[in-house]
Amino acid sequence: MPHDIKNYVAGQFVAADKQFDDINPVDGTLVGRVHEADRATVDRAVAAARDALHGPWASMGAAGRAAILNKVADGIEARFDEFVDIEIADTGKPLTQARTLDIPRGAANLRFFAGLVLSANGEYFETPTPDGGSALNYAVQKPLGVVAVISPWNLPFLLMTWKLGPALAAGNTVIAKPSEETPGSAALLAEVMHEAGVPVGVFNLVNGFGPDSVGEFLTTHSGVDAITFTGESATGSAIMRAAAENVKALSFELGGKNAALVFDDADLDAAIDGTVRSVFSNCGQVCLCSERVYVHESLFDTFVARLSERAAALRMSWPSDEQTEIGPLVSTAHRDKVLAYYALAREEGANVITGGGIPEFGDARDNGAWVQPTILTGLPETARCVREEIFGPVCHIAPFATEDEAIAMANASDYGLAAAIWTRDLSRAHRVARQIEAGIVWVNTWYLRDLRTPFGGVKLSGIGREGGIHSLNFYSEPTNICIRL
Ligand code: NAD
Ligand code: 6OD
Repeated sequence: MPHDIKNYVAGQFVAADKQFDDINPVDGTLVGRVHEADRATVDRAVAAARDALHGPWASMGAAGRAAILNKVADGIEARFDEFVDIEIADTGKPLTQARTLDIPRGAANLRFFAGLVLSANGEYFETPTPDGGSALNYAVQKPLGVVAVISPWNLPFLLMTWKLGPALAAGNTVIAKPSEETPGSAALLAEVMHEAGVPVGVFNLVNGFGPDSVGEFLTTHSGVDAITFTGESATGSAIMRAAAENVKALSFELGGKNAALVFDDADLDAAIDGTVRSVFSNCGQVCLCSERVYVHESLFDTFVARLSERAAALRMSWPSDEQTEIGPLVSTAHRDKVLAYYALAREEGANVITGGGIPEFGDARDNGAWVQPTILTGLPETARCVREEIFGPVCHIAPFATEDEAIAMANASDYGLAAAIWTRDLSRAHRVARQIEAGIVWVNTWYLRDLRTPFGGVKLSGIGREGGIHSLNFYSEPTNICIRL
């Protein structure tokens, strides 16, 4: 029985006349029917969120809000299997990943920021006055107001809660807009918020698309004070233009074309294992994935052979199969985009070392959005496949001769989200890491997260940092109070 995925506005689940399909990318089956919010529904959500800014949500203080967020996290854990099931149905990702990363991180995101808001320090300064006296300056943190949380489809629950946690902990009210491809876990979260006693209007959920739909209605709405967005860089630009009218606060986590650098002193086994993870995790649909791999020329042939062997052996199977390592892409539309890049790579003169096409299963998966894990070599650094984000299970591997050349190749990108460096030389690790133009650099590991650390990108990869105190700083605004003593 397909899910009936409604909007959640002012504490009520709201149907819409217009609906669209939510499709399972594993085999093309119907997951649910999604009620698309119209402009009037978005207006009601914004009005409810504005009203809720001044109600019990404000008066209960940080401790009260933290207690409620912890209750929401309890509710996620109580309905853990339902969250896992809907996330898998929407994305096709392996059960093992949803169970160990996506859903636990959802609960952890809320608990972490509930804790952090209680321990955050304020700032104060004693200031001398011209007559020899003094004044006390102290800053009071206030919420930004109504925050629109706009999320993508690759890690739907993880990325939405990553922004909801700090936005709510800081006392804002929110309107969440999940990706049209993956609305399921957000709808379940609305039920959990409702059950946990989140006051009416504090959390609202509206479903729909970007242009001429919910995304545009929210980003142009005069009642929305801030937008926190994760998604493509081009969408970020469109949102920035839309938000300019009301000068909304913006936090953007955007695309990447991340480099991995493998030096001749690297632990080769660790570098291969790590690069398999950094290229193919979540079928390459993680903004932090490495799509450009630069390998010292002395290791190049061995590295290409070994990585390709591992890529070709990745187990592509049903999400419920505990041995599955790689699932489908999120949709057939995205599959067609990735396949177009596979074709373009050939036109641009790439050697396709492994993959480059669609797997054949001989069962219902042939109706899904699968592509083969793919390794390319031989492209010039100017090729579109080396410059543009593909967001699939694919990387291009190129050789380098010197450290300076490796750094220059890594930095020759319009993006600057993340990088991975593989070396046993500690001095080199420090030296190279600080020269990389990216917001996050991992050395001898990849996607190791600590929620206290700054997260974000430079260049086309984003604006601002979230994580730890950086999130609380974005989602609140200080008023400085100066008292003549
Ligand atoms: P997308 O930009 O197409 O969509 C993201 C969200 O924005 C969706 O909810 C969509 O409906 C909405 N949207 C689209 N157009 C809009 C508009 N004009 N106005 C308002 N909202 C609009 O991104 P996607 O395809 O869902 O996600 C993949 C992209 O996200 C990749 O580029 C990836 O690198 C990036 N990403 C970045 C990070 C990060 O932390 N930097 C994390 C995850 C994904
Ligand atoms: O782990 C996180 O907090 C995070 N924001 C991950 C982003 C992944 C991009 O796809």
